[in-house]
Amino acid sequence: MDKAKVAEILEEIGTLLDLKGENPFKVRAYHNAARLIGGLPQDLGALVESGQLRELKGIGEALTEKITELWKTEKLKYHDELRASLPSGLIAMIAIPGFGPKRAQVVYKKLKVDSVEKLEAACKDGRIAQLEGFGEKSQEKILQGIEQLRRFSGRHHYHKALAAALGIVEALRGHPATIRCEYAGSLRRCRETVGDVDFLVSAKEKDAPALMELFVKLPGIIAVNAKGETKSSVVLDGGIQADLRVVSEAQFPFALAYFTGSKEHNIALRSRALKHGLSLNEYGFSKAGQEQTARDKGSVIKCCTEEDIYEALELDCIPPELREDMGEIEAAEKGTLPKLVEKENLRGAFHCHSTWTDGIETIGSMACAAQELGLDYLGMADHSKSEFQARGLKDEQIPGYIAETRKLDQKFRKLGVRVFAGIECDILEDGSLDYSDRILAQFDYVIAAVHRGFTMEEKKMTARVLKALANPLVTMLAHPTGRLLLSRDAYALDQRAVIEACAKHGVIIELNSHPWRLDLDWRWWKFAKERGVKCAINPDAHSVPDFQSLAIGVGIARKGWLTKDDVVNCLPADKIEAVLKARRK
Ligand code: DGT
Ligand code: CA
Ligand code: CA
Repeated sequence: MDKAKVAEILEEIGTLLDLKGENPFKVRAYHNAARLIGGLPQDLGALVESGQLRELKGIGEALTEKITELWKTEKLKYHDELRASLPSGLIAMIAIPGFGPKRAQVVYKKLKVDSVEKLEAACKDGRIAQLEGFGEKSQEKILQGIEQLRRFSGRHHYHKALAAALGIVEALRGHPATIRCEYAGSLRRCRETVGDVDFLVSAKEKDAPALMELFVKLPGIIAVNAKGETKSSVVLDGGIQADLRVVSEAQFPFALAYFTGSKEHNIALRSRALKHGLSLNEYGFSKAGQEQTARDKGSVIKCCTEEDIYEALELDCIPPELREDMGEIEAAEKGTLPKLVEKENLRGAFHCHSTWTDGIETIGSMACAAQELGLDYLGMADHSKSEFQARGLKDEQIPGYIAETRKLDQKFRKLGVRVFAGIECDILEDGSLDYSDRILAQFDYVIAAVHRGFTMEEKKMTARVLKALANPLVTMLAHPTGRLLLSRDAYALDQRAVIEACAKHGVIIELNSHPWRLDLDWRWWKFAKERGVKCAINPDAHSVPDFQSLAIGVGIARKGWLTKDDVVNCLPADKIEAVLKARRK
């Protein structure tokens, strides 16, 4: 059991209580506790053992007992009972985007609807629209939500798949029969969501069964779908499917390249091989027309690494993130592949929250964390006043917020970390900003964001964002499409026009590295870069562990062909200030 898992269960308890129509305070207590535990910088085990858990704000007697039980036994009776007390179909219904526990409760009580299928039927025959507080529009939205749920099901957020995969790779590498082991597929290509995880191991043929045996019994594997001599398929914790293939050492680079994909990249590579008179598959190279040879006798060109395979095709080695058949083969042929940004290039982080609004750490703690991460600067940006649910800063709080940031900047400068005062400022429905220019001008930088009014039609939404971008006080554009991966689609927006406007005005576009956002999408970055737009990889951190998402952001930036010169937070502290001020002259 880890913190994230405890947080997930507490979150689910809150939702289930809500579904049962329990007291909203109790519901909120669980949701808050989930967030608190998920973001704890300390070791949860130590807090449990020392009894300090009870001392945390918001963790009372009952929650302490439950968290302790979860931590010690990996189970919670209360959670199991709560789940059992509700129809499973009802629980499944709340996974429909935009359809929360409150609505589920109403349709259950009034119409006895207790599954996604029954809900769909009730929408189609118009019964939902007739319910008080629903109407035609929400009935239509629920149908769209169900459609979305089906489209998303079977895919997983990148960070979840990665966390599950890393443990398994480590365990497989620990087996004496393993020569090499890697994960491949969409996870290795750093796609924003992952279908299944593809593991590869090279070993002697006689050792393959032992590796299969190990794999299907690893902790974190909740079901075995198939177990064969050289291939097995399992379900990992969190419902993620995973395959393991064991291949020979000679075959490994070919299998790794093949199963890394993408399929489109593989096809393009194979047709290039054919032009060289070669056939390429997961077994190796063979003379064109003699595909079986590689499997039986080995590759006609010996390759130890993927690099060797690309070299045989007269190509520079293409990083996995770029293998999407989006121009990488041409670039590898011409020797113009970019030198992609790396995690170590990051020098600072913008768009961070604190206890001034909905973050769970003080600005001081965030600065400490930045220092420990070896960053040279931290850009705070709490919410603006329209975000009342997040306790957005009222006009009269701004001087205090800036003063505290300045004070901490003085203190942390001596420790090598600059602290910038910024604001995540709402773009209101008419495209104006949430504060007067006089107030905005006091910040070191302004990151503008759409947080509500998501249903606007494309033209209006685009005009709204463009108007905000035209204000010279806007330094960056936050999460440009508002999407939440696997739950909420991007709002309608002419992304090309927004990128063009950012290029024209010199607005930096955020690559929000929160694993649910990864927004701006990687598919747009190459274009943005060509237009001269700069990127800021921002953690949107509400807690210290949130900084970890920066690594995922770097993966997505790489996928978008970005180099360290394209990413402003790769600049050293003495260069970044001028970039933040550039528009204000
Ligand atoms: P996913 O799992 O949906 O997130 O995406 P991938 O890319 O991991 O796809 P997956 O797991 O179906 O297959 C892994 C890789 O195997 C894929 O990226 C490329 C290769 N592959 C699978 N099917 C084909 C195929 O029909 N043709 C070729 N050339 N390669 C394939
Ligand atoms: Ca896969
Ligand atoms: Ca697969």
